[in-house]
Amino acid sequence: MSFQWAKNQAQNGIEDMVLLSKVTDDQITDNLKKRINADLMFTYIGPTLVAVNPYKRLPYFSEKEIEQYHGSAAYEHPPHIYATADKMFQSMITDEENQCVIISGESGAGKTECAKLIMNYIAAVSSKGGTHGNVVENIKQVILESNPLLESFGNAKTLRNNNSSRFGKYFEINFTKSGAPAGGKISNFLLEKSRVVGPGQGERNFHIFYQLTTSCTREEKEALGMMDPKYFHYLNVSREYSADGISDSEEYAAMKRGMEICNIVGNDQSSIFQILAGILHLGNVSFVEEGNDAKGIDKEILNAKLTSRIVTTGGFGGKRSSTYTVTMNIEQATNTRDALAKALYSRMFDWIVQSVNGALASLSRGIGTQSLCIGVLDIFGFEIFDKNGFEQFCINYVNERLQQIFIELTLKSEQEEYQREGIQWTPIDFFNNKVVVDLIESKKPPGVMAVLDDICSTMHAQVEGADQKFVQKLEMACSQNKHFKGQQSHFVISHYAGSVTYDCDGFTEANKDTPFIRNLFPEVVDELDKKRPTTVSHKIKTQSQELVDTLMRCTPSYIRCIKPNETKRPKDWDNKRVEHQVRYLNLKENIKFLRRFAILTPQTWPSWNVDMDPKEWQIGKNKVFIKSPESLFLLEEQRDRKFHGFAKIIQRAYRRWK
Ligand code: AOV
Ligand code: MG
Repeated sequence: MSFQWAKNQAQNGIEDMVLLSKVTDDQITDNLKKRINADLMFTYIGPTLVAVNPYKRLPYFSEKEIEQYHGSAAYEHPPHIYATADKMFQSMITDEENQCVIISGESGAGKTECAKLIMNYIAAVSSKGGTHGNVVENIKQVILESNPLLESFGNAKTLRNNNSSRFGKYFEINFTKSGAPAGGKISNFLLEKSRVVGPGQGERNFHIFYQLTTSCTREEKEALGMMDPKYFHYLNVSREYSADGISDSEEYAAMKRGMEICNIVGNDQSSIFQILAGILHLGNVSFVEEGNDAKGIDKEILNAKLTSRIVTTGGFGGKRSSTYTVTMNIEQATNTRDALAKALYSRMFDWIVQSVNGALASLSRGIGTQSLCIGVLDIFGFEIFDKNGFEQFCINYVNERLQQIFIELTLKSEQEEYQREGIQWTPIDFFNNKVVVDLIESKKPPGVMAVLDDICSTMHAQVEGADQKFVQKLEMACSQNKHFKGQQSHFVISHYAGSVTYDCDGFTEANKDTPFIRNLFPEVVDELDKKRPTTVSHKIKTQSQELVDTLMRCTPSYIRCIKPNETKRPKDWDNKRVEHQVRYLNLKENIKFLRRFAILTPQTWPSWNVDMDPKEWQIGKNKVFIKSPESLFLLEEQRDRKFHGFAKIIQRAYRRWK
């Protein structure tokens, strides 16, 4: 603790909130406010980093800071995301343990920007790879420059965030034992594909469409029949064409560079642009009634695909099945058109992610052994809109799962450990959102997903009234849970971060997600049938579980992002909104927890000759527990003055606080 720090804390707030004089939501909020007012966006809670979105570029992210934080201990410099990143990197190498960083916070809180800062830092400080120097350099390039590529296709302007991630991403970077990047892999999940066919009022479609319509070259424009965004139905429904702080032309250039670096070139690249243009033109296809049936105004095959569907009946118990073609009405034809656009886009997105992975895989073959990894998790944040559909439901569910990890690992398991160790301990109360997770994913008693899957397997999702039936069943199944409320065509879930009213309209169809694929891509039907059940909620649940398992295998670091306002402006502090986040992120409990006991490994203890009141510490069966922050402070001071050589060991102990 430097003198400068003590002098400034009155105005600039406290750097580690474990040392706050009073631990209340109010004090925490006030401390964060003081800090951001002084342009200090980072604050610690012990090993956890709290980051407040500054909504402006701050000056402490240069080469100089990278050097400063590299190899230094957390307490030597002001709180910084580079310190968190450095700690991860050093722990990975010295402890030979895989690391992950879990970045959480609601939509617009700054998760994606934090993820990028971490990637940049790691690329900058990781070793250059000696004889494999060129390959390592290329790997670093793919890691960094694939980002604008993925953001172009997977991010969009929403009411909450001008550059909102509409997909979840877990980026794992592999390293050699000596700490040179040796490869990597992106796992993506749940792209919000409904956006392709029409974003909500005041929102935009995926960035790529505006990049392409406004910034492509003249040749591209001609080849693709590109027009002004206002011309295309999928872009003009929301009447929003620009996003503050985003230059579509600059991003277009960065996106193209990303493509080159990930080896998406030549025909592959032009195919992507053709698909994008195809989607936009498809959106402009409209239908007219002919008799009672809809007719497309495009070429024969597309026409047939879009205006009719093949229905198979019978075929059970040895009976022969019969197949016939049903012509659709205008609404059904429009839905099929949109389904095609969504399917094309999401398949293309998956293909792009695979290309990035392919580029990394082929580079890593040149290096050989890779044994360690750092994973960076950046998902879509919790969100509430006026109208919330199936995709918000899935997004918010994944956020609940992440909150569970935090609770499990930082609050619950530690408290249980104290009990096991026979430490006298008054449990700290916290809201455990497991009840909400159960409400959503439990099989017995059936939760929301189970009910939804049940309806989808017993009713044709396109059958009228399937959504209605879903709500009715939901009412019966979940009304006991006090985090659930059913209302005619809506239901409300009280999430950890707030109550959200979901509009059931379209839930069954969105969950089923296959009828149009059966119609449009018959070759995949077999494959789909083999892998039942194939509902979206089943998939997202499985993916979330895989993600949790992956994260649990690593040593986690946490970054808790806070959104200071709804206006997206710097120096605008909405106290109520922040306090709400402080509360649901359990920051108070997190601090209380660390204040009561700090864990040190026994190996540091015996050689430690500290004059400390016996009430201040307890010896557990395997660990020593220290009670108040003052005692901890004392230890830190002693360490600073006397035990410089010990810093490394203590640092490790500090890491094991979690
Ligand atoms: P998110 O990832 O948490 O939301 P972002 O990281 O996209 O949020 O941040 C939203 C916007 O806030 C950015 O586009 C920047 O304008 C600004 N911002 C965030 N962090 C910083 C920073 N460190 N410095 C300057 N500006 C920043 V979402 O993906 O919507 O859940 O789905
Ligand atoms: Mg994001």
